[in-house]
Amino acid sequence: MITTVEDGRAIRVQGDPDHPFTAGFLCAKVNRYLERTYHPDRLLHPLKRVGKKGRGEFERVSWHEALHDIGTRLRAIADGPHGPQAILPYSYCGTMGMLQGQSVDRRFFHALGASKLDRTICSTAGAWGMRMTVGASIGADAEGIPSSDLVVLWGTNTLTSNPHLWPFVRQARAKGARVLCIDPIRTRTADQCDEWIPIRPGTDAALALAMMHVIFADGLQDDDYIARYTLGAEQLRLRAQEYPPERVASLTGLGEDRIVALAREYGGAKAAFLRINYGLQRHGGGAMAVRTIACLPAVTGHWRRPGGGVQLSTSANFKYNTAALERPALSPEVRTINMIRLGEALTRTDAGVGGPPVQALVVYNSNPAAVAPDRNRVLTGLRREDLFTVVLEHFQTDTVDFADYVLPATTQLEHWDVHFAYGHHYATLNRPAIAPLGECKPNTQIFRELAAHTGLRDAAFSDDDDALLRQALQTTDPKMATVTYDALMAHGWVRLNVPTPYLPYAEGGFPTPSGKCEFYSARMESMLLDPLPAFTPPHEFPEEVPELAARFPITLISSPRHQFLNSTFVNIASLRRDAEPEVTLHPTDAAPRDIADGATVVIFNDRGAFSAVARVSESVRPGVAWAPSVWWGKLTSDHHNANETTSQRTTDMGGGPVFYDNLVEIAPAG
Ligand SMILES: Nc1nc2c(c(=O)[nH]1)N[C@H]1C(S)=C(S)[C@@H](COP(=O)(O)OP(=O)(O)OC[C@H]3O[C@@H](n4cnc5c(=O)[nH]c(N)nc54)[C@H](O)[C@@H]3O)O[C@H]1N2
Ligand SMILES: Nc1nc2c(c(=O)[nH]1)N[C@H]1C(S)=C(S)[C@@H](COP(=O)(O)OP(=O)(O)OC[C@H]3O[C@@H](n4cnc5c(=O)[nH]c(N)nc54)[C@H](O)[C@@H]3O)O[C@H]1N2
Ligand SMILES: [Mo]
Repeated sequence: MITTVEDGRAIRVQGDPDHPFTAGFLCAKVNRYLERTYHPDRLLHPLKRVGKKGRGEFERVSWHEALHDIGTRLRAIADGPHGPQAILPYSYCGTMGMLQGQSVDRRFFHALGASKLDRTICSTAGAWGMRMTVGASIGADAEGIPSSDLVVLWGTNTLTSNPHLWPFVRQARAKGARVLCIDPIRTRTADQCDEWIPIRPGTDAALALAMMHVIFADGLQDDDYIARYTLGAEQLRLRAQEYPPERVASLTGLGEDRIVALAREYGGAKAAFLRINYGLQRHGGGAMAVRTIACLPAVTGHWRRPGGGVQLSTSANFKYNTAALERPALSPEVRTINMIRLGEALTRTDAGVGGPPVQALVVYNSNPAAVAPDRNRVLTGLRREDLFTVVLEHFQTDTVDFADYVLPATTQLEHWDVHFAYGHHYATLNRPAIAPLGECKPNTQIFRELAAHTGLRDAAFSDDDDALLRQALQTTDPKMATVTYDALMAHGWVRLNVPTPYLPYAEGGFPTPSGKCEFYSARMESMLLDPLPAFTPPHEFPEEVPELAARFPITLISSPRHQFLNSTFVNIASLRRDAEPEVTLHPTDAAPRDIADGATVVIFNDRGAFSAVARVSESVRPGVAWAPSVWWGKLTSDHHNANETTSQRTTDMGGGPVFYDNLVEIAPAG
């Protein structure tokens, strides 16, 4: 991103036209980054609560007063009867920068001896699925897509969540590749594809196994690749026999012919690119779904050729020195709390995981009062008068309304950082373009100062951001050889030391214990899991929970709205467009409920409820509803959002969230 500055004020942001992946365009949201940065609601100085929790009533205080009081309170809790584990940090991806997201903050909580946070809310299920199969979150290079003869967008809304991929897809298509989209919703992405495959939520592993069934039956597999580079092929073949298309048709809700045709098209392709993404792993069996799909390119040998393979993420190629940044050795042995169980951690005396109650919560880079599942429980916890809550933020979010202290943070235009990527292979420097607005400070600086006020004297707190940047780059990993301080300073971005396109597994070399693609996983067996790919039903799969499904027959998917970034940008008028939350449902679900297009409806289950304007359309499959998210509760007419209905249950591996594994009922409001 290139920022033009005039008289100290940023006046324009644009994509870097020289960047091989982003090619000069910004997404719909970041195009509005100036409107967001200079927004009249930006938090510009520290605030202290004066009203009741949740009311969002604050008075301005000095940095010294805020930091001194916070430091004193945290020190008292740390020295109190429950010890420092009663303090919980809570952060995720407000910024994904290495400095502002995982450096001095981590040192601070480690040195304090606070509880650790398992940062699971997005991608851990899929990451585990990849790790157990190909060995890491390392997959095919999207820059190879123009050489693909088949592109499958699987559980991803590319045009919304990953628009920079699309030009590569178009190039492949111009050369004759077909483009398919596997999604329960006919998203704007599915609309642009050659075919929409409207799968039932949470059944992707069954589909992938049926594809293998047909591929093996028709002899479309690559026996040479399988023999050289995979483990457990014979067991996989037997397992796939358990998934004939006629059985899988009823699980996935797809026609038997459609499944067979898909399998033959995939098996017959030379270099199919499977762009799987995080949508499909937000179900009880999410890790197994990713693992099962990740077997496909090894069965067919597509890894050998540019444009072939599967990509969930490229992130594991980026080996910044996280240990140097985070300094884990500063931490004593402490408990870890899974972030998606925040509601439980704040409302149970044993923090829901054993150990002391949570007495202090320090939130940064996250808006849990909007994004965390089981929102009612989260808000109940945040309302506790005996909970001391500090939030570092840009805006007065739902979470900030519950803070005792609010500390104003800088945006990406105002601070230093360095970033990894998860869809491409370029490292990026974030150079500040303007001075911090008002009294805002970078997270790094806030935690450095907070350390002093909390009585933490370790030398780790004297590193400035330049020193941190240099530490992040201290690595001998060969892929990082090009990512030097000087190269970043000179160009702003640099490709990892990998070829273009990068073919990670063309000749095996999987970073698994066996060095092979593990169709059979001894590690999973030792974790008492099925060592072979399998269909693992969602927690709330109607066939498995008939009584629940009788009361709540519709599966709700609350994936991102095009103009929002999770709960970021929701307060930007030009992106919110004064719209109301919406929910799309199929005419066959709307009719018996007397729901007309445009009517206000309530979406509910035993966990909670929220209202939305109904859209009746065939763009969702029957039995599925879509509520584009993640709204700030306080910016809706009923002050609720979709996470009132989502659960704190976790995925089969990785402890991930199950946002889309969520049965609800929908009724006209009133
Ligand atoms: N505009 C925008 N861009 C974003 C974000 C944003 O909020 N807004 N968020 C960013 C972040 S943090 C992330 S993690 C990514 C998320 O982006 P993606 O990885 O693309 O994931 P989602 O948008 O959660 O879901 C993608 C699609 O999966 C579908 N889906 C749901 N369940 C299933 C299933 O069981 N099977 C299949 N096949 N499909 C299913 C949904 O209907 C949805 O259309 O996007 C990033 N980019
Ligand atoms: N129902 C439902 N729930 C979801 C999702 C969904 O699709 N549906 N998506 C899930 C996913 S994939 C994810 S990744 C999570 C994301 O959840 P979060 O990580 O909480 O992400 P955001 O909602 O974008 O909120 C990030 C906050 O960080 C702030 N911020 C940004 N930069 C900085 C900074 O430099 N310093 C400080 N102090 N603050 C900063 C922003 O102002 C913003 O309020 O939500 C999850 N929750
Ligand atoms: Mo995410």
